[in-house]
Amino acid sequence: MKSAMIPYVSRELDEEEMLFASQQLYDLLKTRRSVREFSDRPVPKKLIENAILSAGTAPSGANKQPWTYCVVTNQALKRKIREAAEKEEFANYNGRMSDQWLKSLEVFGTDHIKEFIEEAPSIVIVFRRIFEEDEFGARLNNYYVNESVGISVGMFLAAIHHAGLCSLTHTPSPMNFLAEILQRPENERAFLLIPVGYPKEGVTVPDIEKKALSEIMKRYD
Ligand code: IYR
Repeated sequence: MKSAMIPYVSRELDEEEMLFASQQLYDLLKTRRSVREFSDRPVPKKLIENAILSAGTAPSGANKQPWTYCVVTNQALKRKIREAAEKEEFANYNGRMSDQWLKSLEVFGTDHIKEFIEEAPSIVIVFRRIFEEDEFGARLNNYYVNESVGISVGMFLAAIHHAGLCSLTHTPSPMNFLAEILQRPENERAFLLIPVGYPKEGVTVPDIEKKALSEIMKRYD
């Protein structure tokens, strides 16, 4: 059955306000960097909750909202996750990744040691929900799950940055150990592991650039 319809409330900015708002958001987002070393200063719970609420506003296939955000602050659990991630990453850096891939990563200086998983006060692990179950246990499909979760995570990262926190998108691979450790239900698959917190004092980031507008936008007027 079609949903009831309600009026859409537009923000109604004038053109000058729109320009200002668009510039302001760009100025904010361009200062976001992936940070690999975190302070142990705890993050107020509400900041993470608000960022997850922001992520939860994302559009999704048939509004199925096929995501679960798990927030791990328990030290023993973080250690377990780090150990499992490092085991997979050791195999990645020592044979599973191609020479070309390893060469592309040289600039970041990454290796299989993932101290940030234990160091960051909060580890947010995002799961994509590939199906739901109705009240009788029958499987109901979710749609465009990767696209939906990707959009939601982008909004989460922006919200975390907007709140003055920093984050890292980490993809240990394969990452099925995360569903096991966190005892997630059968319909959930790990999508991304995101340490969130404050940067360690004096932390540095690679001196790399984003592409110019002319490289990422092509006009068809
Ligand atoms: N998952 C590995 C390797 C890695 C891959 C890419 I692509 C990166 O941008 C960064 C790292 C790791 O986290 O070390």
